Amino acid sequence: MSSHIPYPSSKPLNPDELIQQCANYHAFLEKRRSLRFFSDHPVPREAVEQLIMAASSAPSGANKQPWTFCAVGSLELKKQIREAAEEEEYRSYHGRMSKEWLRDLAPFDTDWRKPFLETAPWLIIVFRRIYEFGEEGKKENNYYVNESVGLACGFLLTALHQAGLVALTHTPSPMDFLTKLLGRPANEKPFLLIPIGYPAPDATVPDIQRKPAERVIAWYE
Ligand code: IYR
Repeated sequence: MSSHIPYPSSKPLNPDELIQQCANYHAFLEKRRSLRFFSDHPVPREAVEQLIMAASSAPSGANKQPWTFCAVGSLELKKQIREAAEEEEYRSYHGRMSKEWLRDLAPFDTDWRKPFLETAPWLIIVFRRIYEFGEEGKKENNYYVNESVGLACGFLLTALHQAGLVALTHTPSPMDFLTKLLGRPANEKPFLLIPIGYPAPDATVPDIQRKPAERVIAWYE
C-alpha cells in the first residue's frame, strides 16, 4: 500500500538563468579540495549533527538508509584510531601496494603517517549497514548499499564545502580496526574515514587538474 504526498513544484527558470545557476554551482564545487592539513580549530557538535543529517538525506535503495555515521571527537579515541591506521598504512606503503599504485600516488605526497587523524576536531567514520536485524534477530536485506553510502558521503562533502569546512576521504586499508575500536555490530562494515575541520593556515593541496567536459561526457542527442 503506497501513500504519496504532493511535491512542491518549481517554476522553470528561463534557460539563461538556469545555465547561470548551474555554472555558479559548478564553480562553487570546483573549489572543493581534499585536504590533508587540518587546523585544530573546534567545530561545534551541533554543526556536525546538521552535516551528518544533510548526508543522511541522500537517496538510498528502498529508502533503507543503510548507513551509520560515527562522529569521533574524543582525543583519546582519535589517537587510538591514528595509531591503528598508521600501523596498517605502514604495511601498505611497505609492501602491500603495487609499484604502479605507489607511482600513481606520487603527486599526492602521501605516506603512512596520518597526523591529521589527531589534529582534525572530528573524525566521521562512515559504516555501511549490509543488513538489519529485524524482529527476533532475523536478518533483513538492504539494497545497493555501496551506491547508497557513496551518495550519502557525496552529500556530506558538499555540505562541508558550503560551510567552509574541509575533509579527506581517507581509506586506510584494511579498515577492520575501526569496527573493533568503535565497537560496531556485525551488520556494519567500515566504508570511509573522513576527518573534517578547518584547513590549517599553511595548508597546501596537490597541483592536479580535473578532466574537461569532453573527457567525462558522452552526448547522445
Ligand atoms: N590509503 C592510503 C593510500 C592512498 C590510496 C589512494 I587510491 C589515494 O587516492 C590516496 C591514498 C593513504 O591514505 O595514504
